[in-house]
Amino acid sequence: MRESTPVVVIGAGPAGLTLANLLRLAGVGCVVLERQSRSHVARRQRAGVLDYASTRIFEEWGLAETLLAGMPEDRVLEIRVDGEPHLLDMRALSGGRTGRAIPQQVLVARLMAAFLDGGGDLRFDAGEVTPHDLDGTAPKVTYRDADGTLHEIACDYIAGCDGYHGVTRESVPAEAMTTYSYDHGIGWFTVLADAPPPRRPLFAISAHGFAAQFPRGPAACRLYLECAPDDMPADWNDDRVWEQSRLRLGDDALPTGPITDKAVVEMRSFVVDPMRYGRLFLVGDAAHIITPMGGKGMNLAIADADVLARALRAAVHDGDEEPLAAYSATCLRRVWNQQEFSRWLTELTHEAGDSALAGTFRRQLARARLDRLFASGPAGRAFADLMAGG
Ligand code: RFL
Repeated sequence: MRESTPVVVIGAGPAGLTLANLLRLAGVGCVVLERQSRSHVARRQRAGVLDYASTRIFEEWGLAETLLAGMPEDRVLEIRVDGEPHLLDMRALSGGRTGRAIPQQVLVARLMAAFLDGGGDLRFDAGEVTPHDLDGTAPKVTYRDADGTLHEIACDYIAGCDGYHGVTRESVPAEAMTTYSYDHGIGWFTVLADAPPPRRPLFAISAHGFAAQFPRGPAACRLYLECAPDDMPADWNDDRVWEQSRLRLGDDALPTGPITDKAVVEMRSFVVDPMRYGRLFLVGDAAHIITPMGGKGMNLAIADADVLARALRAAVHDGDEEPLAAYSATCLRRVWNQQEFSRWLTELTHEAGDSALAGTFRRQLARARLDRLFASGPAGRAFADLMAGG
């Protein structure tokens, strides 16, 4: 089956669904191809914070009410050091530029509903998705539907929104992109639990190792526990999870509940430059991954989608390819800023606790940085500014 559309979007995660919605609002036709089923995509639980910059993007496109209704403001961050709480009033420090707490799967489900309700063309269970002729003027994408029928879609542009393990980046010749990657040398074990969430996002620093606990809706939480880089989920039975959480959070009365998911997060960063090859544009995790520290992965995906939607609108409606030419450099500036922030925060929160990680001298340096963060207005505001994104 042959057909054509201005843009083929590959992947229906936060990047692909944001882009698809913005293209629809911009009057640019697109077809979205997703490998998984709708229920699989709507169930995938990962991030939980939309930073201020992302909320502004949805406001500017008139989507904020549809997407963010009922989602609480992300207002105060607690950093607990050796059991002692320090509250950072992110709203005051950022001058009111707060984000929203919203589980990724809720945002994804709402983005999907908004796109489909508006008449969008989103095809699930698309197998063998393959981009072709990226460096010419007439690219196309082929895929096989659930019935086994092979489809071919001719297009002007392809958006690679298929995550880190997707097919689009792999279809670019290796010599056409520079790859930067970094292993942070630590592991994070994470669980989702149907247990009462903390009153506010919480980082805990102590000699027992780093831990963090975040709300994921009204009745669930996500816990992150620093671990050895080669730990496996099987190394962490439920008793160990709760015992270590109580110890590291300094809370003997920590409420527990059924653990619904366990995973080891690779603490690795990755960036490709440029985020474009011919008529293919890489968006979100397909182009860069960042550690969960600082909560920026999903937000970078949304920011890329916004830049690309505006550039495609200019190209398709006005024949102006300048914004597309600037796409990669515009996004990478933000990506590197957030990579630096994430690395800085990882170093600070881990080295201030565990002297086995980087030695006692660096532990004292990290403690001094923490002290500055709590005591100095400018340091607090700089931190809040990075948390706000943009
Ligand atoms: P996604 O979400 O991986 O979506 C890619 C989509 O493409 C589909 N796909 C294909 N479709 C067609 N053909 C193919 N060949 C395909 N290959 C893949 C996939 O099925 C999927 O639907 O990438 P996207 O859209 O770029 O979004 C990125 C975010 O999901 C990611 O950055 C965040 O989840 C990262 N992240 C966090 N980000 C935050 O901003 N704040 C957080 O607190 C946060 N916590 C996390 C996280 C990631 C985690 N993982 C992945 C370990 C916590 C965790 C545990």
